[in-house]
Amino acid sequence: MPSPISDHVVPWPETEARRFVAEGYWAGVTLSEVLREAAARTPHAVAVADPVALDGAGVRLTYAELAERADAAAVRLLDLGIRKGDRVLVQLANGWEFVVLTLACLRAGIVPVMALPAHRRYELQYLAVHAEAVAIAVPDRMRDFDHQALAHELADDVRKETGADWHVLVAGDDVGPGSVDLRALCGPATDPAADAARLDVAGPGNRDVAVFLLSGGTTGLPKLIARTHDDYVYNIRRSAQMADVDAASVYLVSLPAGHNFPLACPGILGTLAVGGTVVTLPSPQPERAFVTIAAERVTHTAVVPAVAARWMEYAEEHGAERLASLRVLQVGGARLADELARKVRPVLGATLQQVFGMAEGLLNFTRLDDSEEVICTTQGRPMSPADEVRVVDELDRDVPEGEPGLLLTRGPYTPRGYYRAAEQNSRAFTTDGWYRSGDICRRTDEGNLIVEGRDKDMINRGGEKISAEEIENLVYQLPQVSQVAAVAMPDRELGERVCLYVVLRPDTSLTLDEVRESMGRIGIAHFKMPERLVVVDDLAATKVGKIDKKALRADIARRLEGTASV
Ligand code: OOB
Repeated sequence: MPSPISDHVVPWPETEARRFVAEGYWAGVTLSEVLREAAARTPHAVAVADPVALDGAGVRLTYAELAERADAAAVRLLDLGIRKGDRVLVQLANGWEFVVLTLACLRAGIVPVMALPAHRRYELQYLAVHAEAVAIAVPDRMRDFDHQALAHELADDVRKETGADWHVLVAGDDVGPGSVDLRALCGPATDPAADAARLDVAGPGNRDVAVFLLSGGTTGLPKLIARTHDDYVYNIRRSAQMADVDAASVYLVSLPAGHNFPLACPGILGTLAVGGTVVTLPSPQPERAFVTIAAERVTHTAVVPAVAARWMEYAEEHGAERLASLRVLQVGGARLADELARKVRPVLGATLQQVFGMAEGLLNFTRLDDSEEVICTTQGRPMSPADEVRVVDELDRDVPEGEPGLLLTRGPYTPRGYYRAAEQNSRAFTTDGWYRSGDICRRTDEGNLIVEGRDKDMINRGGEKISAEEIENLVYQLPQVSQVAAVAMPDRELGERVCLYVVLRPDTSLTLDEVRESMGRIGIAHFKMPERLVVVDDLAATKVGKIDKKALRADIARRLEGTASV
């Protein structure tokens, strides 16, 4: 039987929790209550529009329908034997089923673990075990991959290992034997009053964990971040204010919905909390996104810098008339180059909002009425007056104002530790609860942050975070490899890609394809695959005996420049 979540969550100290309540940051309500209040205000407004569902026929749900379906789905989950506090892996494409299932879980106190569509066996297996999940929700197929088959392999393994009942929920036309039909589970309610009555007595509390987000990854395996109802309600409401999302807004979600940014900054949940409309698309590809923005009169959306660049190229070629309704383009997840930032308004006709955030909590936004200079050259400032931010040196001493240093943070929506990760917590958090973001930042006179780099062993590939250690651990399994280092190599399109430096054992050889094949067999997400291999005789070490990654990053940058100029 899965252990209670509360056994492994690091809570805020009670004095802090009381202060957050007293000062109004924690409203004492659950996400589900907030969303149902919105539904009660505007039952007939469109809550979710999924234009590509059902082979392009589309699905549109009003607030009343969404709320009833979420309740009905919550009851159906309970009827499957999934209980309050249980964890469910959610690996769905962006679409109406994602929204209904997530709200159903929030209503019943079942905790969704937000996996990414790109995850494969290696990641899912780990998440299933670490979160002690009892079910997984997947599409039947997506981008030529059979998610249903993988989910059943996973379920067989877990059943064998734990003897537990495991459920595979499948969204799609091809729901095989042994799978639960997720579209039916998320379908219309038959007895809304009975559903509500049953759920009202059984729901989660405002201090309970609402969702598990995945950390950006600096350690061998991803960490889980337990976000509570109180903290996440504040997160979504305050983000909605920052982005000026209200009942008249139409928010397009095209980044993977399980990421904190499109889920809650303000994203899907923030838009639903204020009565706006959420439009879902499975990818941010401009051909489709531009048509959808025009058709649905989208006012807000969130992208990573690589997507912003693609949209601008596309708009320069094909015109931006279809973006006439777009008011705010949020860009975050990786550093947006100043030159690119300056093009957003002239090329796309929308106000840029830079968002420097993290699944661990802290969110910084440029304000919509900031000067063009601040919007284009900074990553904004904390959204909450209660956010504490320090910029420090390696010994945690504050650096002089305006100098670059490591960013530490604490606040009402930044949890005090990862889930079930005591050892990592001792490194990632100070003893007095500050989260070490690993970002190197500088604060301007006006208090805006500029992200200048990072001091964490991670590769940021177009906003997807890849832990160098995770990749290295896998490469060490190859018998040819004596030493390996995964480093970021600069890339025009994605910002960074994974480059491997390896030292081989005597009389062996290794190609990039062999490395990728081996990782494919292990079943890792495709975005983590190394894209270049450099075989060297030895790897230089720093004074403290660690591999000198700074030197390797400089080396690969030099090699790339060399090839570019040939
Ligand atoms: C967002 O969240 P995560 O958890 O995937 O990644 C967090 C890390 C940050 O620590 C920083 O290293 C980097 O991603 N990052 C940025 C950035 N936004 C995130 N680096 C430079 N400039 C930015 N604007 O990526 C995330 C979560 C919520 C909202 C937005 C992004």
